[in-house]
Amino acid sequence: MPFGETIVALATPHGQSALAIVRLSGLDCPRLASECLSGGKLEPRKTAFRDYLSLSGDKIDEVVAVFYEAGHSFTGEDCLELNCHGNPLIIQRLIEDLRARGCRLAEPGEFTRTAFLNDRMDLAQAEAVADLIHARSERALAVARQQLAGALGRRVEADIDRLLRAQAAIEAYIDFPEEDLPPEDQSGPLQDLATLSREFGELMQTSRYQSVLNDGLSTVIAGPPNAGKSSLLNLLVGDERAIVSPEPGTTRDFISERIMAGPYALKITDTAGIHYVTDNIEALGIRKTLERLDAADFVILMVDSTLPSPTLPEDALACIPPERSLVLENKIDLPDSRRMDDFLPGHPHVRLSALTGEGLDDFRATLVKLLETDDIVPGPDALVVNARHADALSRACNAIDEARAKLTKAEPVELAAADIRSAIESLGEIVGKIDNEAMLDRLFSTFCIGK
Ligand SMILES: Nc1nc2c(ncn2[C@@H]2O[C@H](COP(=O)(O)OP(=O)(O)O)[C@@H](O)[C@H]2O)c(=O)[nH]1
Ligand SMILES: [Mg+2]
Repeated sequence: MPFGETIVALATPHGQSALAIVRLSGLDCPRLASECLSGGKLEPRKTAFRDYLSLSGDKIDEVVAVFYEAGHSFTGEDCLELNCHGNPLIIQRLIEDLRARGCRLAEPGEFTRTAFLNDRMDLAQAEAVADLIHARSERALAVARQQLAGALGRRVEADIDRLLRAQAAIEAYIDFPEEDLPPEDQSGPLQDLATLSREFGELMQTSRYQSVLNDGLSTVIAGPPNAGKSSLLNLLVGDERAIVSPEPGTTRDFISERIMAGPYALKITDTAGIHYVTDNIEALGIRKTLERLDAADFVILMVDSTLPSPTLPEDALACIPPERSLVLENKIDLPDSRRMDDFLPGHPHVRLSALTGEGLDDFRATLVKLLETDDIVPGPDALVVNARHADALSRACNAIDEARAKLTKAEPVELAAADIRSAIESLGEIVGKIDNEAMLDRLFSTFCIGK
C-alpha cells in the first residue's frame, strides 16, 4: 500500500447480523478515531463505547471502538476496529463516511498482505489465515492453527540453516587446494544433503492431504446391488438423498454428500452395485464405479448379511485394499443375519442396520479410528504443505540432488555450492523471502475482503 494510505473494509460477512466489524489499517487511524468518535482519544487496545458521527455531524451508530497502535496490531500499522450494529445500511454509511475522510477500500487479503509485508508473519502463516477461515472440519482447523502459529516457517528456517552449514562445509574446498583436504571430508556434507533431500521429499508428499482437508476425505460406498448402500448414505446424511428400492440396479448415477465423522469432513459417494455382469451398459457403469473406488481415500464395502458372501470381480477387490476400506455387514435387524467373518477376513468388519440405525455409532467410531491409524488423514500436529510449498520443495530437492551428483563426480565445488544456493532460494519462497509482486497478487487475491 502506498505510504500514508489508510484502508477500510467490513471484516464480518455481508448481510444482517447482530454486530459487524469495520476494520481500518494505516497512518490515519488516530486522526480518524478522534474526528469520528465522540469522547476524546482512544487508549490503545482498550474497548471504548462511543458515538460515530458523520462528516456532517449526525450520529450514524453507537460503536465499540478499539485502537491498536503500530507494532502491536495485526497488520503492524495503526489499526482501528469499529464494532457497530450489523445493519447493511449502517455499515454502508460508516464506510462511505470513512472514504469521504480519505480512506481507501481494501483489496482482498490486503490486511494480511500488509501484515506479511510488515514482517508480522511469514508467507506460510499468511496463507494459514485463509486456511483457518475456510477450514470445514476440526482436523482442517487444527492443521491451519499449527501453520498460523508458524510451524512450517520454523521448520523451513531450520532447514535453511542446515543447508547453509552444508554450503559452508563445501565452500571450504574453494578456499583450500584440494590436495590439502582428505577425501572423506566430503562425505559429511554429502550425507547431510542426502538426508535433507529425503526429508524435503517426505514433506512434499504431505500436500496429498490438502484435498482431504479442503474437500473432505473421498469415501465411496460400494458393494453388490441391494446391499443397502443408498440406505446408508441416507442414514448418514439424515435425509432421503438417494433413491432406496428393493429393485436391484436403482442407483445408476453417483450421488455425493458431505458428512462429518469425528474431526473429519467426508465427501461420501453412493455408487451402483458391483457384481459380475453381461449387460454392456451396466458393465460400463461398473467400470466407472471401479475408477471411483481406485481414486477414493476410503471405501466402505457394504454387504447383505442375510445372504451368502458375495463373489466380487477380482478387479473390484483390487480397488478395495484392507488398509483403506472396511466391510460393513448390513441388515442386522433381520433374523437370518449372520456374522460374515469368513468374507475378506483381512479387512476390518462392522455390523449395522441401515434401516434402523442400530450399530451406527460403532460404525462411525471404527471409521474414525481406521482413518487415524492407517495414515489416511493428517494428525492434528501434522505439517501439511500446499501446492505452492510443494513446488518450492520439489525445486529445492532437485537442486540438492544436482549438488550431490556434482560432489560425487568430483566436479568443481563452486558448481555444487551454486546448486545449494538455489535450493536455499527455493525454500525461502515458502516463507516469503522472495521479490515477486505477481506471485503475491495471485496469492492474496484468493482471500476475502477485510482479511
Ligand atoms: N431390513 C433391512 N432392509 C434394508 C436395510 N438396508 C437396506 N434395506 C432394504 O434393502 C433394499 C435395497 O436398499 P438400497 O439402499 O436401495 O440398496 P442399494 O442397492 O445397495 O443402494 C431396500 O428395500 C431397503 O429398504 C437394513 O438394514 N435392513
Ligand atoms: Mg442404491
